[in-house]
Amino acid sequence: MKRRVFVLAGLILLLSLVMVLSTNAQDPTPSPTPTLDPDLPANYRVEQVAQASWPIALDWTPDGRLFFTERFTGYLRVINTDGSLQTNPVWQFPVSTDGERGLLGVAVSPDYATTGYIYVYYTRVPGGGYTIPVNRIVRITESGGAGADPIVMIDIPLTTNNLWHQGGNIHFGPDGMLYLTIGEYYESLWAQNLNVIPGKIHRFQVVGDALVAPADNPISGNTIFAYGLRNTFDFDFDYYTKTHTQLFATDNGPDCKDELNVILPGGNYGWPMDTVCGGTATQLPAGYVAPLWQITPTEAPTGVAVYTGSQIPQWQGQVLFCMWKTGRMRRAILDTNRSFLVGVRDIDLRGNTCNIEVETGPDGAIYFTNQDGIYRIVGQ
Ligand SMILES: [Ca+2]
Ligand SMILES: [Ca+2]
Repeated sequence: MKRRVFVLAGLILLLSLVMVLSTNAQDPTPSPTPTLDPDLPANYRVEQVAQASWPIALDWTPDGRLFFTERFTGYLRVINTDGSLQTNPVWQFPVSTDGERGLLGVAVSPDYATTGYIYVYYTRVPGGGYTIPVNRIVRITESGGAGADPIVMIDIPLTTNNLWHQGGNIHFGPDGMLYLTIGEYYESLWAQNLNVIPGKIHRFQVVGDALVAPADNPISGNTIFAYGLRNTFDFDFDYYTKTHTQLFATDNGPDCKDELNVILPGGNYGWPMDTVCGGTATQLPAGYVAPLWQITPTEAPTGVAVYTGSQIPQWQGQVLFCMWKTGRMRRAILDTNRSFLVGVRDIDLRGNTCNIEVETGPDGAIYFTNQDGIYRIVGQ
C-alpha cells in the first residue's frame, strides 16, 4: 500500500513538474492543472463561528471585531471579540435581491481607527430618484456596533434586465485605494467597453465623500484597473510581491472555463472573445492576459484570499478560492516568483462547504462562509 502511495506521489510530482514547465500566465490556452485529493493536516478542525443568513463578505476592524454582510436581509452585522454575534444589525440597507443582487461587499476603511468608516456595496430598491434598482457603494460611520450617517459614494445604474453578474466585492488595497469588482450585468460586450463601469475591476481613491480616479491608474482619468471580466465575484491582493500591484481574482465562465486570474494593472482578461465553449478563440484582444487556471465543467468560483495567516504556515502565500456550485475550497500553489501555477488542490473542509467567501482572519485562521454561516479552520 505504502509503495503504491509512493508511486502515486511520484507520478503527481512528475505531473506537477510538467505543468510548471508548460503553464505560462501569458499562454493563451493554459491547461488545467489536475485537482488532487482534498487535504488538511490531521490536527486541524473546522468550527462554526456564527450562524448567519447568506454571509457574502467579511472584514475586521483593528479591534478584532468581524463585520459581515447578509445578502437577503440587507443587514450589516458584527461579531464581537468574545465570539458573540450582536443581535441588532449595525445597519439595514434597503436591498433588491432579484437575480444576484443584494447586500454584497464590505470593507473597513484603512483610517477606521480615527473615522469609524465602513463601506458596503449593495443593490438599492427603487427610490431616492431611481425607478429601478441601482448598485451603489455607501459609507457609514460605525461606533459601538451601531451605524450612522450613510453617505452614497457612487451609483452604478442598472436596467430592469440586469439581474445577473453584479460582481460585488470591495476591498482596500495595501496602497490605500478602494477596489471594486463588478460583473458585466449580463451584457457581454460591456466587458470590453471602457466607457461603462460593468465588467471590470475598478480602483478608486477616496477623497472626502467622493470616489475619484487615482492619478496613477492604468488609464488616465479612468477608475478602470482591469477589464474584459465576465463576473468576478471576489479578489485579493498579492501580499507576497514587493509592490502588491498584482491581485488574484476569480471569474465565472458561461458553460465552460471558470478562471482564476492574476490581475495586472490595465490587463484585458478577454471576455467575451477568449471564451468559446466547444471551440477555440480566434481573435484575442490587444493586451490580453490569459487565466492562471481554468476549469470545465464550471463550478462558479466565488471568494478568494491570499492566505497570510500563521495557523497553517505551510500554506502561506497560496491563493484560496471557493466554488459556488460544489462548495469546494481550493488552494492554488505558486512558484516563488508568483507567476507560475505549481498545482491546485482541494481542501478537506471536514464535511462543510465554502460556497461564498474566504478570508484570512486576524487570528491567522482561514475563515469561510456558505448560505448558513461563517466557519474557520483552527488547530485542535
Ligand atoms: Ca478570461
Ligand atoms: Ca475574500
